[in-house]
Amino acid sequence: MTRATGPDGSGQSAALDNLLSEDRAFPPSEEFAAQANAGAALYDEAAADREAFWARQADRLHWETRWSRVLDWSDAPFARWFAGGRLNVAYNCVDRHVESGHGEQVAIHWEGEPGDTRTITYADLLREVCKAANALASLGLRAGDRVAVYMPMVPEAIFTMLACARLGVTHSVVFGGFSAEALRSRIEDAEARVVVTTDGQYRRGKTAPLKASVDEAVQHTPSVEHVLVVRRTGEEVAWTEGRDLWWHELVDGQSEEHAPEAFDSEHPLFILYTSGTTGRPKGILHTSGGYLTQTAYTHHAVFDLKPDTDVYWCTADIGWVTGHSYIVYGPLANRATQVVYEGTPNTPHEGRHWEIIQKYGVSIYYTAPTLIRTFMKWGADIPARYDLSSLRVLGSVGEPINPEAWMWYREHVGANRCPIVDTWWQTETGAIMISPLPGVTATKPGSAMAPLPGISAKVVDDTGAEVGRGGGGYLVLDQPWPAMLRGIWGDEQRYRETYWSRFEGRYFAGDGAKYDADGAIWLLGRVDDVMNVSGHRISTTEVESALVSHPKVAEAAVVGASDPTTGQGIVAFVILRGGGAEAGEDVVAALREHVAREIGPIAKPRQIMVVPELPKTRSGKIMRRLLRDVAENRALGDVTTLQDSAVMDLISAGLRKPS
Ligand code: 6R9
Repeated sequence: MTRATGPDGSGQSAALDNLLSEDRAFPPSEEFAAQANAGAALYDEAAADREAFWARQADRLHWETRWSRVLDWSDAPFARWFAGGRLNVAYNCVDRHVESGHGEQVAIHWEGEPGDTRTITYADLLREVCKAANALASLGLRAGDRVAVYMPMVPEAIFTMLACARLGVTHSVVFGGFSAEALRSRIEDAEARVVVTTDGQYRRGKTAPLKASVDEAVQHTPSVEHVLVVRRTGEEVAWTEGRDLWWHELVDGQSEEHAPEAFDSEHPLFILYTSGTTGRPKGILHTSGGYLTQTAYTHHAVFDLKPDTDVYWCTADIGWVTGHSYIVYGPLANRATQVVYEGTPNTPHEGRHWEIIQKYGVSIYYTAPTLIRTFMKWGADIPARYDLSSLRVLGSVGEPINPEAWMWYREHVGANRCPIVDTWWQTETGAIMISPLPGVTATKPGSAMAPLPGISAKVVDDTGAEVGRGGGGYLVLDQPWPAMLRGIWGDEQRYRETYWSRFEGRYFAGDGAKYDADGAIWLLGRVDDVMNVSGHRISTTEVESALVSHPKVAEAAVVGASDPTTGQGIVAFVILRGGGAEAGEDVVAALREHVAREIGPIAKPRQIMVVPELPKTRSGKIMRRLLRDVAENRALGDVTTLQDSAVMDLISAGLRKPS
């Protein structure tokens, strides 16, 4: 495959020049700094003795058996953190808060899309998780088994994840927006025994079926013994006797008590599938002790959480890693009170988020640049109608945040008062790696600034040598970290090759990055064939394979073109079978639908261009760089390596023809 963008590749140099001329910096106020959880000394403490630092962070948790070794890296790149330690993740997120007298504290203010609400205290959460754990155990699930979770943002999704953690069962959450086919391949790869789902889900004020996709998926997955269904929308569902079970029938009658068992620190906690550079998604494996340590520590230090007074809201979906680490595990380990919202930001109106912030007095708000840019489009007058004075920390994650969006967020949401933490991390890293500390760092709009205390990250050139200030290259992580992935499910070789072979002994993140003149880190987007659409990782190959699986398509090439709202938009170039170059609108519409069915609506190309040829190098590699030039309406870059230089003329001529 061709490399889609290099750190100095096409399309990035203009953005880069802008970034490097950024000289605004916003230090925290004295009041904020004075009360912050994390002070500047944390960097020195971590630098003095990294392992001792992480051992202190692990002490945030309750360990049934203390570890004998902080880090065992003897089998690199497979790490063992807190080796010999034993703990129960769910006990740490729920029971111990009830035992310490906080049972009546609200854990979750749940807000349904249609406006229904639920208030769940830590005592309620404990009862629900115990019942769910007893129910899953009654289905014969034991530690080490896998359960697939395919649900919208309902409380039962969180109960299920914690019930799995309590039993040592490994969960695999599959985003509810994914297709039956995407669900099937994930169930099959993990050999899940049970799927937990809902009858349907609310989306923009309407209901859409969800269990129907499970029915379709499990026709081809013999590992699945039961489908457990939460009633949410009340719509009709097909029912397979013996296999399908209603949540309210199986779970509600269970005992509210369940004794948690301690598991090894390295016991698998979850698998989460993410796009790689080849079509097949990778099952990223996370384990228990190190993962919970780093999610709890980062949530405490980066968001400055004060469990007695803050109301925290992360707007992610639990189908993504952000939902795992910063809705479920980090916040609950820290005894947060949080808002969980089921629906879309413009249902029933474009002020819904601000209304929720006002209603619950949200003080920490964590969202994605794509949403901030959408809010910008809707207009600053909308947040201005609400009382947002409860806010004190704002977070961003998922893609580079452009300085304009950062400034808008600061001014129109944060009243020029709230520190913004731009947090860089990945499904693979499990927890935040590069971010400002809100009480310490003078932030620059658009920069994630510096590795957190305890984390080491470098920008290196092609040869692996660290670049100097002002230099650009690839982001690597040169020290193991507690929440790091422990591999790709069932594929050790792919783990070594994807992450550890590009630069010997160092983790290759797949992101381009730069140091500015002060040494701050600027993330520049992916350097591989992974697109980032609204913060969702989608590989070009995945979309290409979906397109060529359609009988009308002979060949397809997909690129991510920059998009003012979604960061990148998917643009596809297809050659039709029999060379039919007339881009009938119905063909294009059918192909877009086909991709939505194969992968999910988020992977629907923004634009499909029917072309007679694709630009290829002499060795037959598609030159995506040139296609990106076309997609972004730019003059073509260097075409000298093209096998046939007339191809681009053909494509451009074809595109000028009205379709
Ligand atoms: C947490 C998450 C990971 C990829 C990552 C990078 C991009 C995430 C970012 C960011 C710049 C940030 N990314 N946060 N780029 N600044 N603050 O998003 O995980 O879905 O695995 O995506 O997202 O390209 O490599 P995941």
